[in-house]
Amino acid sequence: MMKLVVAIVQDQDSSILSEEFREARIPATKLSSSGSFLRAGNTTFLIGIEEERVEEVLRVIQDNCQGRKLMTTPPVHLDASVGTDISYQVPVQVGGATVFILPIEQHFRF
Ligand code: 2BA
Repeated sequence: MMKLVVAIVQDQDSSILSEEFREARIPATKLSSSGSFLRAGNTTFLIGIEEERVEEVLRVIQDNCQGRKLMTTPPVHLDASVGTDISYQVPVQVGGATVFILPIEQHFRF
């Protein structure tokens, strides 16, 4: 039974993760994506893999993606900032990876 692992990771971790997938012979497709909250780029990996190897894939992701605290400007400005040039920033803790595992009904390679 095949599964589709969808992993959203931070751009900073995407090169090393690609490399580790390659070395472990884990097939992966890398997509440029962006988060709706931070409105910043991130990277989404699609990995079609046999069910028995899902644990291995998760381990590689966990070992190579780290959570970080990023600063962002909130989308809605408070009254306090109106009329000033000072834009304030707030810290956001971004996870190492957001992962979804889906069943694959059919898989074709033409
Ligand atoms: P973003 O949407 O840019 O979110 C970045 C981080 O901002 C999130 O980290 C979370 O810590 C925080 N955040 C998100 N929405 C928030 C809110 N309404 N209020 C306060 N803080 C909020 P992560 O949870 O590690 O997510 C990282 C990225 O993974 C997200 O980037 C998004 O692209 C994706 N993601 C997370 N959960 C998802 C889901 N349920 N479905 C689809 N994509 C998801």
